[in-house]
Amino acid sequence: MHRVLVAVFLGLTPWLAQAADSITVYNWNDYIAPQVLEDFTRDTGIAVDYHTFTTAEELDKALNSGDAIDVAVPSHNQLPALISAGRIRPLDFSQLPNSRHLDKQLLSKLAAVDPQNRHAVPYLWGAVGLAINTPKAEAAYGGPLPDSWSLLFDPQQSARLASCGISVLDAADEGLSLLLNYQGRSLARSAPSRIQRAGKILDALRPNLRYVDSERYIDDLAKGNLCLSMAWVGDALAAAQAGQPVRFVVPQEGSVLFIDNLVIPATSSQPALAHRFIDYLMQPKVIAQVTSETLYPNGNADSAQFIEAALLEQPGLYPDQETKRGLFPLDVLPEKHTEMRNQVWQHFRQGS
Ligand code: N2P
Repeated sequence: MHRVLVAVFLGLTPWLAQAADSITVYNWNDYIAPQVLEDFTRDTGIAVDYHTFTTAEELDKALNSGDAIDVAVPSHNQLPALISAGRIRPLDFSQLPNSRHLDKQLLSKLAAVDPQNRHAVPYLWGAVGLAINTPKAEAAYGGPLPDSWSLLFDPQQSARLASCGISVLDAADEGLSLLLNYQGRSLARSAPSRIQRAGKILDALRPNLRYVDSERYIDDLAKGNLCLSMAWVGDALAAAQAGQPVRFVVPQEGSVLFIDNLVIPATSSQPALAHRFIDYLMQPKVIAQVTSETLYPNGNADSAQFIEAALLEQPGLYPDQETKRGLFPLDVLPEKHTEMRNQVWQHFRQGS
């Protein structure tokens, strides 16, 4: 009896292995509705080996490692380097019928970093801003707060807030772009020596910060353990939804936008299944569910009807016209400046 069972089991294994289609997906932390992954597997029979990363460097490392990855989610400013290094493949739009729902304005912005939109389709996007726990921050600051990045970048102001907890995203391009913009300059047009000087300013702020991290702050904001964070919009709105008096503010100096994209890495061993996953996410109803849960705007022009009105009108989620005027897409850093950026940021992140 035992022997027969073993034989049946061995006989079945190769068949099972073939039937169990599976793809490997790399996405940012807190950037999906988990139900969507379950529904995808139920509807298609394709299992998802789902991994998350918290920084752009982590994703770059995974994409450079040679590991088979079927779908990844780089930000728009990472695309030129990924395309020129041959790390991502052109998409086959005949396998992506739902791409007809994509927002044309967003696609034309993306064409600046992915000519003719050949390699990437927008997933979620959003603004970087300040998440402020107003009662805590005002108490520590000693009065009303200016609507300015000075709360973070002016060491005297951030010193006043240090006691109630400040955090900064572990995102070099965002952090340096915002600081240089605050100084009336631009990261993309800064020589390495300028980037190095910006690093010194960041280092001087470092003692006022609890940490530089893009994941820990989500929980800490939602528990009231921080009063000021450089934040990605959805992470800040999540704290408000959790019941904290946290506002998401795009300060008067303006801020940066990111557009995160679905791409198929060159290492994918299942490009047909990867296309099915991407197409699944472009269904208006599915991506609406992702926006409703993550609180990030999406790149789909037909999804609004599936998002609750209260959420669509929530200040901050989809920026209003006036806020939009002060938002510019993160610049692409020239390749020859990336080493200085990495060096400066690593020093700042570690705080030593
Ligand atoms: C959400 C991650 C936002 C991604 N936690 C920013 N590119």
